[in-house]
Amino acid sequence: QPRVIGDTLEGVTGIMPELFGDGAYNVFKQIDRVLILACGTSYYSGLTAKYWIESVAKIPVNVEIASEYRYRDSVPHPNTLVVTISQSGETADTLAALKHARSLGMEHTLTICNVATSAMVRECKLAYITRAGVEVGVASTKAFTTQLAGLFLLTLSLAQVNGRLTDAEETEHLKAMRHLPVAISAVLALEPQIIAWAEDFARKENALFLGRGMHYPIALEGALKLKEISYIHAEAYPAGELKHGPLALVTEEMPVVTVAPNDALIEKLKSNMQEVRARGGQLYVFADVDSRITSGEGVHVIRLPEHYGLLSPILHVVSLQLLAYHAAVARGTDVDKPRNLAKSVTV
Ligand code: F1P
Repeated sequence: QPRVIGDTLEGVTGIMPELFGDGAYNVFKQIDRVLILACGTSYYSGLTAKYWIESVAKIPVNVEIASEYRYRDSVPHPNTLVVTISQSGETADTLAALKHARSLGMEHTLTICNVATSAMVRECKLAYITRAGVEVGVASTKAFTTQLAGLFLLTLSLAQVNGRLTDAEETEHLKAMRHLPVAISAVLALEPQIIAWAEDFARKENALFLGRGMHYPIALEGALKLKEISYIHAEAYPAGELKHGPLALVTEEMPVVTVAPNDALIEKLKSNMQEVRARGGQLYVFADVDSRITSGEGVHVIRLPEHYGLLSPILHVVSLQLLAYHAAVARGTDVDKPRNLAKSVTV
């Protein structure tokens, strides 16, 4: 992951719409909303991008599960940038959703995709090819983080065209992106601690994942990874939703993974963590180095080496991928070829 994220920035000397293809400037200038269509892991990268694009570029974003989109009477908006996200570029549901959007008159299309020769790239006017290369396993890992890196570049490009990115901000964001490989390597170095947790998880049949704000999609992705490769039933919720239902599931047997970066939502998250502890739930908290969260009875804490601001989801998801991976290894499942799943779902 450090290498492919490093490759993402290779040759990128500044933010420019042309990173997304010829003619991108004219398209970005015309659009006033974004519609993201994707499935599975790619859908969660789209959900993360919604937080970035709305907060940095101030453009409203709708993220739709591609396998559902065409079965709804949605109201089209002509000045929409339709963004499909796909590791393979061949996912039938995402291609069908794209065609549906076009049939509704939305002609500005862009794909974020791993494979330059894929159907998705051929079907879209603009394209950003991630630097993930080939994923060995069926479950997306580096595809996800490189999609996020591409989506962050898209956020900055949209902001720039909208006059919402100063030169100083551009320099600052690019500097943070360039430092990501080092920051990810530091997360990978947490592996021994994560293995110890994974051995506990391997003995469980259920897990809850909690996150808030832009880390809610990361909690969703952490739960999906655990389901896909270890077959442990896992669900993710925005932490504030706990009291609206899932709290009923929390017992001493329930591990609750909490994505807890040291951001503006941390105090709210801490009160959600207390709700879990009051019911005996076991908290497994991925905090940042400077978070004031301490381990104790029923509260296990691993600290990520640095708080990474807007790009924090890219770091936090790597720790969740490692947790899922090691839980699967401890259970003896085939992490590269999970049962019932295909690399690309073309039917
Ligand atoms: C979407 C997806 C993947 C998942 C698995 C099945 O594929 O749901 O996220 O890991 O491979 O397909 P894609 O459109 O991103 O290729």
